[in-house]
Amino acid sequence: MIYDQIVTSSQQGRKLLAILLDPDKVEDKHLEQMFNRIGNSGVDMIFVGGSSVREKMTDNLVHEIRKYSELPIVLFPGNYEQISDHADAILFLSLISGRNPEYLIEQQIKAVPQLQKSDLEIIPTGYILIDGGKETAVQRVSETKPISANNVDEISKTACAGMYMGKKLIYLEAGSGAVTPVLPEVISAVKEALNIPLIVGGGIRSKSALLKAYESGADLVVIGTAFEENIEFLEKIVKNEHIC
Ligand code: 1GP
Repeated sequence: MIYDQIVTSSQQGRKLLAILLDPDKVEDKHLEQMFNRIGNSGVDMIFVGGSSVREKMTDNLVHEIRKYSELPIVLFPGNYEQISDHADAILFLSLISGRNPEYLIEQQIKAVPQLQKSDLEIIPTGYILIDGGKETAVQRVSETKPISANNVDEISKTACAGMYMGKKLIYLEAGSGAVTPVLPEVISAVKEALNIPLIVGGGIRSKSALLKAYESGADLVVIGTAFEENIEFLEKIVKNEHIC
């Protein structure tokens, strides 16, 4: 089970890396080349999702990924239509930093009929949007305000509330393409407050930013844009070459 793998890695201090593929942005014809690059780069899982993905696109992408990779595929859906029974697991997200019932509970209810028919591992996840220095797609689509980047107290309390509500993961999100990733002091304060694994993503474009997130307490880091823009990104990280 993917959640068990995340928990075990977290307990052992083994940091995990996920690559986010957005069905709206990835072209099937580039996948083989992408997965050749991903091959020995230390990627642990593939996240699939996006803010404005249409029905069926997720399913198609999951099918295509299976042709080139045996890595676990975890759905990271922007809405209930982005569910593919052919993935391994789904982050069952609730946008707990926001106050829009649509993304706190409505989308989750709409997802139930398909989830009841699927064998997907469902991982309840508290999703916290933090200001990353520019308006991001999550903010636009969810019509919610991010929490200020340095409001450590509010972010920590939100994460804790999520854990007390039974979320099994907390995801600190600066938003895809964020100018500023989640601050190290925020990651460490949240990690300190939690006894569940912590995911961090948004705006991580360099090896130093990746290492800083890990050192601060992220158990799993998600990278999307940096890989989309330069598929050599991961290899350069592994080889320790300078990027950004
Ligand atoms: C977005 O956290 C992910 O939901 C990844 O962000 O695209 O900025 O890497 P980037």
